[in-house]
Amino acid sequence: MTPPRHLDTTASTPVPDREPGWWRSAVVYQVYPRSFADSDGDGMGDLQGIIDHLDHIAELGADVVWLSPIYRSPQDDNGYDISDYQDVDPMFGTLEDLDRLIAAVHERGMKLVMDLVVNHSSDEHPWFQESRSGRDSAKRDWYVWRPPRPGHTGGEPGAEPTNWHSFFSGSTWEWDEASGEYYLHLFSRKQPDLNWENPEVREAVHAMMRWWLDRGVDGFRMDVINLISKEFGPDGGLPDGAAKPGTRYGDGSPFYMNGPRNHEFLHEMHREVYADAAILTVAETPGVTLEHARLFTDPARREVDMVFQFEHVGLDHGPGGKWDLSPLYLPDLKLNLAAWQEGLADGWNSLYWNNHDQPRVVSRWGDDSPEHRVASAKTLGTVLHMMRGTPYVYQGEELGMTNAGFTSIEDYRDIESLNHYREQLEHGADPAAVLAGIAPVSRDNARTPMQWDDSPAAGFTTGTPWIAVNPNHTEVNAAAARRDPGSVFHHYRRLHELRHTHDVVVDGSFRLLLPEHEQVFAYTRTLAGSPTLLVVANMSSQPATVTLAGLADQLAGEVLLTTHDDGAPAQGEELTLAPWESRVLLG
Ligand code: ISL
Repeated sequence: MTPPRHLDTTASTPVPDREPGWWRSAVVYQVYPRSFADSDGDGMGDLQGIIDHLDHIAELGADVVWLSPIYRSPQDDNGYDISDYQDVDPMFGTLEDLDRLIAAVHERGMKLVMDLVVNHSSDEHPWFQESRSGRDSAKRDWYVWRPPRPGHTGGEPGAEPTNWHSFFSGSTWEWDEASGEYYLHLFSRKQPDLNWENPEVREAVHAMMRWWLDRGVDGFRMDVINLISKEFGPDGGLPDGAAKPGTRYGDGSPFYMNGPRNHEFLHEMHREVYADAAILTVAETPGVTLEHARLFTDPARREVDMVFQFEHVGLDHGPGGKWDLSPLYLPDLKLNLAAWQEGLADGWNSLYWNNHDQPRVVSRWGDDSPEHRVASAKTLGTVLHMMRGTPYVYQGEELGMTNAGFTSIEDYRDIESLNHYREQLEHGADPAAVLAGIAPVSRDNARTPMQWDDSPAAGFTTGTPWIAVNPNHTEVNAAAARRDPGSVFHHYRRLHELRHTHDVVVDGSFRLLLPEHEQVFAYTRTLAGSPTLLVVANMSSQPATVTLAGLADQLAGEVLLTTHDDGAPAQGEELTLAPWESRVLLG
């Protein structure tokens, strides 16, 4: 049996011991500070607001709080554009508030993980300001500066050094008239990419990370850390990418994703910063392959503990990419997750449906109608949390929060959505069609304020929230969920308890059942010395009947958790499930 997760809070030191590998049985709760809780009425979440609501997270049974960025930032990308890595943005509070938050997290037996955003800084960071001051600046080489394409005049369309398309629309290159060169920005023009080839950059990042560890943080979530190594040619040049249909841009990702020195840079960071610290390190790695994920997380290679991979959240992207969502075909999801369960059996994976970049899963792959919202949210939680890996719960997921339902471009705040809208309209697209593409997938779906209660601004703020509150907060809110033993909140709490009390949930090997079934997601987890864990979940809004050959004992076993207390008993190997009914069985 794994030891209890929550340490004795009466112990004299509030800093938790960190046993090597402690995160293997942990659950992480992600807080997106600007949308979590506002303590001072300015409409923007802040650190004191988080402190005020820590008991909600502790009651849920989370072990770790991951904070999205609270550093000083012009907020072009909601804090993922950092102008001072060692200070708190005044809109969130002060460093002293952060120290109090760290202490308050530790007092509750939890740990705190910071976001680490070092593929790029803000263009307002003093490093970049110095770098752009001239071609002979001592920090010129801290960023990626390149002359215009030969035969072109800087600043003219087509003069960019490569044809790469930015994650946030437009070119990845910004012309700097004063110094006569372009700088690279894979994200917005206010997020210039740091040049990791330069050892001074790496040393500065390491020093900053050590400073945070000394301040008491317990780990890092490393933003797009598999984009830091670009594939520069011998002369420092970067190649064009394959043309992206319908745009004047190309796909540069083969030249910056999982690049040639990526593993070396992470190994070096491990050695220089956290070799002996037993922290949690999670690499956010869009476009990572299973092969690279194995390398990133192989303990012997000493890089990071786990990755966030993106394959499963790309399965419903249509031919037009993320703005062209199509319905999910359940067997695709099952096979994909199973491949990662099996393929990373010697490494470690993160388990997630949601974060601040993804639409709400209950709207995306569940059924957010009043009839099925609660059961589908619970069942989605069940199939995810009973797998092997570290589960991440994104604020509001434990309430079954839904997509925003925005209908006007005025409602949106996210740079990615707004830039996409503008770019499409410039190309003559129909505004209504573009809006329809944005609505189900915009990152703002995840960013509406946390719904604490049924009061006008959902208990998030006494002022005007920076982004609209979802009108369904009158029904869907934490106060109501905490009172209701049948709520999504209490279901998630029990899922976390199961991970903390059953070794088979942490370590059992995974086997997918009924891979082709279009409604039911079923799998077993097995571990020597433990009964078999069986998960059977109806992932549809219609009833489903399955036959699970050889699993009659498990079907008749101990029910560890169910969505429907009145579920029909199995008949031998046959089981009929109500819409969105799921069971976790041990036998
Ligand atoms: O949401 C996405 C665009 O469709 C993703 O590609 C996202 O940009 C990618 O996952 C990287 O995300 C991280 O880095 C970004 C930041 O905007 C995201 O919020 C962050 O999670 C740049 O720092």
